[in-house]
Amino acid sequence: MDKATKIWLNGDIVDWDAAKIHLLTHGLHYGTAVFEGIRCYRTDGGPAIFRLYDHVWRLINSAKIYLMELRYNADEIAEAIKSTVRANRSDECYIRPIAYYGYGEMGVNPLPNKVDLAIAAWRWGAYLGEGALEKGVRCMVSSWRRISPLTLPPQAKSSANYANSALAKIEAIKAGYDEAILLNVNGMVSEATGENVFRVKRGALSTPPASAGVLRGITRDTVIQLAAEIGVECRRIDISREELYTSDELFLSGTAAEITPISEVDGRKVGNGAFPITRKLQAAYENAVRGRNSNHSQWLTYVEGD
Ligand code: PPE
Repeated sequence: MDKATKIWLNGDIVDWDAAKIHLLTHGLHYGTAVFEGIRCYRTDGGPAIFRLYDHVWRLINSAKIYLMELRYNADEIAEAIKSTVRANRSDECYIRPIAYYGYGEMGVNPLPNKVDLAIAAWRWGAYLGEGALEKGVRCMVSSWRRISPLTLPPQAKSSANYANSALAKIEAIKAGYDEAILLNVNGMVSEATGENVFRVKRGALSTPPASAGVLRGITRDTVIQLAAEIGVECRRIDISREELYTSDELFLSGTAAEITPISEVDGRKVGNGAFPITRKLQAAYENAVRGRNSNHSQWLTYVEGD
C-alpha cells in the first residue's frame, strides 16, 4: 500500500508505524469490526471529502447493529476524519475509519470489550487496477453466494461480511478474472466483492434492490441521482444471471472503485464494447466529486474549513 504518515487512534494522532493494537483484539478474532471507505478529492476549493456525513452515519448505524458504543457523535467523527486528512497533508486520499471491539476478554461475546475507533488515510488509485476505469474489468459469477441477510446483516459494513467477499475475490483472481459478482441465496444478482452492480439494457438502467442483500452504496445512490439528472431513470429490480450476459452495458459502483465498466462476464463480452451511458455517468461522477456540479455542492465537505 501507499503508506501515509499519521493515523487517528482513539482521539490521538499517532505516527503511521506506531498505530498498533493487541494481537488478542476481539475484532481480529471474531470479525466484530465495522468500517467505512471514503474518498477525499482535490477540487478548486481545496481538498474535499465526498458525502462525508452519509459515510459517518452509515458507520454509526453499522456500530449500532453490533451494539458498539462509539463514544463519539457524528460531528466528532466527521471532525476526526477531517483532522486525519489534514495531519497527512493529503489533498487526495482514501479514508478508512474502523470501529472494533478491542482487547480485554476473549470469547465470542464482544460486549465486555471496549470499542476502539481508528481512522487512516492514504493514497489509493484505481481500485480494480491500472486502466480499469477506461477499459473495464473482467468479472466472473462466483460459486460463493453472497451472505444472506438472515446470516449477517449486509447493511452493517462489518469486517465479517468481507470474509465472504475475500473467498469470492480469491476464486476470481485464481481463475484469471479481475472481480467476482455474487448471486444471493435466491440465485439473483447481489453485488460484487466491494461494489454494487448496475445494468443498462435498451437505454434503461437497473440495479438490484436492497432486498437482494446488497449494501446500500453511497456511490449507488449518487449514480441513481446523477442518472435521473441526465434523463435516465434507474429501477431497483432483481437481475438474473443471464440478464448479466445479455446487458448492453454493465458497471460497478463503489467509493474505492468509483464507476468501473464491466467488459466481460464469464467469458461473455458485455454489449458491443461501447459504454455510452456508463461514460456519461463516469463524467457526471467526476464532476460531482471535483466540485464542478453546483447542484450537488452539499455533497462536499472541505477539509480546510471548520
Ligand atoms: N458493496 C460492498 C460489498 C462494498 O464493500 C462496497 C464498498 C459497496 C457495495 C459500495 O458502497 P459505497 O462505497 O458506499 O458506494 N466497498 C468499500 C471497501 C473496499 C475495500 O476493498 O476495502 C469501498 O469502496 O470503499
